[in-house]
Amino acid sequence: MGVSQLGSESRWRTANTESVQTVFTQQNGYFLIINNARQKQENQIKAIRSFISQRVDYIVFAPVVETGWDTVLQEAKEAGIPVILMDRTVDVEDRSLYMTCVGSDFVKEGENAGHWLEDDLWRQGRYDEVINIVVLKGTEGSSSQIGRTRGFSSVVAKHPNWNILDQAYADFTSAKGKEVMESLLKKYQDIDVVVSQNDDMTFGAIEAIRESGRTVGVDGDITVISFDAAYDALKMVAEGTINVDIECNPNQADYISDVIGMIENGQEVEKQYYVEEHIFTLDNVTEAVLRERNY
Ligand code: GYE
Repeated sequence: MGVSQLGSESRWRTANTESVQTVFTQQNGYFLIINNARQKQENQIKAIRSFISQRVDYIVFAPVVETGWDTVLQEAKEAGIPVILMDRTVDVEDRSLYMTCVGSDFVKEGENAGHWLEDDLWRQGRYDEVINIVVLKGTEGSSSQIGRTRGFSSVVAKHPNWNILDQAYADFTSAKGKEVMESLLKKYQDIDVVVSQNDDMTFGAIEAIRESGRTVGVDGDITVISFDAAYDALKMVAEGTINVDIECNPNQADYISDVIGMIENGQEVEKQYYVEEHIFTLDNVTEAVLRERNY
């Protein structure tokens, strides 16, 4: 089994890689070859080509961006190697170039963020106020960035009083999240809400906000909406520092192993499987939730 992981940019990614390493073991009947592409598409293409020349039985890969895969996936198809997409998806003309995709419904995650904001503004009696929003976006062209943006924007479109001041890419990393947030804080005096498309960017953004003398969270100046629901972030939800965290489940290898079982048994598989996910606020981050969090 050849696995092309896109990088190690976040806590989520580390957990996703761990999930692969725990499930695809020799004990479970796998021989795993895993490659880390360090966020570069060309490295992923190289890794996939090397899996093809090693004649692996399956290729699993988490595509860093959606486009640009047609040629290499065609090569895998011609070699007769089934490709399973993990986490993110690809945008190819011929959908037979991959067998199935196991990941998250990113559009729904983005919509959930928007719906939570609707409810929160309602609770605060600010439903009709002008609300100034900035969005920290993940890696440009990645499914998680595209989907979360699309989902959230569809809710924004229903509220003429929601004002998107800016949307900026911060690559899903804390360092970039901080840097981009610093420049947004300089540019805009009045920010009501930060939507940060993963927890790592959120940590950087919160640092920048605090250093600028403003406060965050449930009783703070700026409402913080985050994605992933990693342990460190859920702790901050429990403290009221992050207002809401839209969970993204990185434990995907079990699902993939089930799908492989189906393929091996000659069963039909669907084109897309979504993993289960929840929404976390101050009300439901319990001790039990924190105890079980493995990322
Ligand atoms: O949210 C982020 C990671 O594609 C779901 O990528 C994944 C995203 C995740 O870097 O933390």
